[in-house]
Amino acid sequence: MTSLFDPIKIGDISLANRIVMAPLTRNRAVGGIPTATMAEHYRQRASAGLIVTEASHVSAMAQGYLDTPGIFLAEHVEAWRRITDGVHAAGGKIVIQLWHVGRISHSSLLPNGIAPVSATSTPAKTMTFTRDGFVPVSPPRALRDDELPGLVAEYRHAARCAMQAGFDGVEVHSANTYLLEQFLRDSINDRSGPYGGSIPNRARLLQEVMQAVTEEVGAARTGIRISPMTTFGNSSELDSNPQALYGYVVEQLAPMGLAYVHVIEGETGGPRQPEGAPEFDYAALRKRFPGAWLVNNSYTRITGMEAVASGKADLVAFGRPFISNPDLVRRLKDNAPFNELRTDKLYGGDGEGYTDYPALAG
Ligand code: 8OZ
Repeated sequence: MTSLFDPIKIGDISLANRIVMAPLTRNRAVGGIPTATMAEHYRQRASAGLIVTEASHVSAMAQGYLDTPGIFLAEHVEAWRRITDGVHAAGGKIVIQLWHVGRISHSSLLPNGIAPVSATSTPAKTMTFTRDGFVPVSPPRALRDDELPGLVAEYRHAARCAMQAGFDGVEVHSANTYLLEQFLRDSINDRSGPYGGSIPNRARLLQEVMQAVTEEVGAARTGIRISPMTTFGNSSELDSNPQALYGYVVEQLAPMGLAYVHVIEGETGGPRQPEGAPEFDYAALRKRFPGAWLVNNSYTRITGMEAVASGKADLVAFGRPFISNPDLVRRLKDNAPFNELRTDKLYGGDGEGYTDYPALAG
């Protein structure tokens, strides 16, 4: 029987175990440049089979929250290089999550204070975090079709930067109602033309992004994250037929030879079967994909071990447990207690609640 603690090769990336550190936004990259404190944070967690970095914006227009890291300038590459070197020296593997927020942004975070861009000009019903604290997101401008090749080129450039920075690969963020999902879902995408309407049309931008990124990185070093049922409380933002939409997405990805699909089951950071939400058949999705299957959302030691032992998943990503336990792999193995999570130190700040969680002695 396969164990959570067994090694695995996903695409071209060999991992010491099947425990993945989920991408976790922490807003400590002041001015977008990864810091030495971030390097220490990731190095401390290098016993994870794989680290997926916090979401990192692929261009200036891709940013939606204060002090998230970028991956498109020479300064970003240089700073991330110190992080990948540290993780590799400690025996770990690390991929970077490539992110465009689309309409989940605020003009004060964007060049010359311009409007965020999206598939639509309808604002999201949500808040973002800026220099002035939490504020409603700004109304977006709908991208013209002739701007989309430029957008794809931003992902391509960021993917190239990621490889220059020494990452083992990249994960394309196509989850949590950010830009790529703003195109995918018929509840958000109100376009006509080649990028609106039918499922193949709504999935076209994602396909083009995946094509460009895999050309730069290699498909065997590229993963993708999806969240078919996530709404962040705005249930009207669910696609009208998630099973058909994400089934199509995964089927289109299958022949590319990707390293993995990373699926958030249920409501991101919330219940796996939200009350009143339609059920989603994740097993049916997995059947369409030949590569490694990575699951996430509130897994525990027991349910994580079961997921791998039963063959339901190849790998399990843990988010919050990795924040408070740098040695999470050892604690899972030894069934040791977890440190308590300091929820007041999640977003922004320094090493407090970030690099000061103790590892077990000995
Ligand atoms: C928490 C706060 C801000 C952004 C996501 C990148 O949900 C995020 C995120 C999480 O994918």
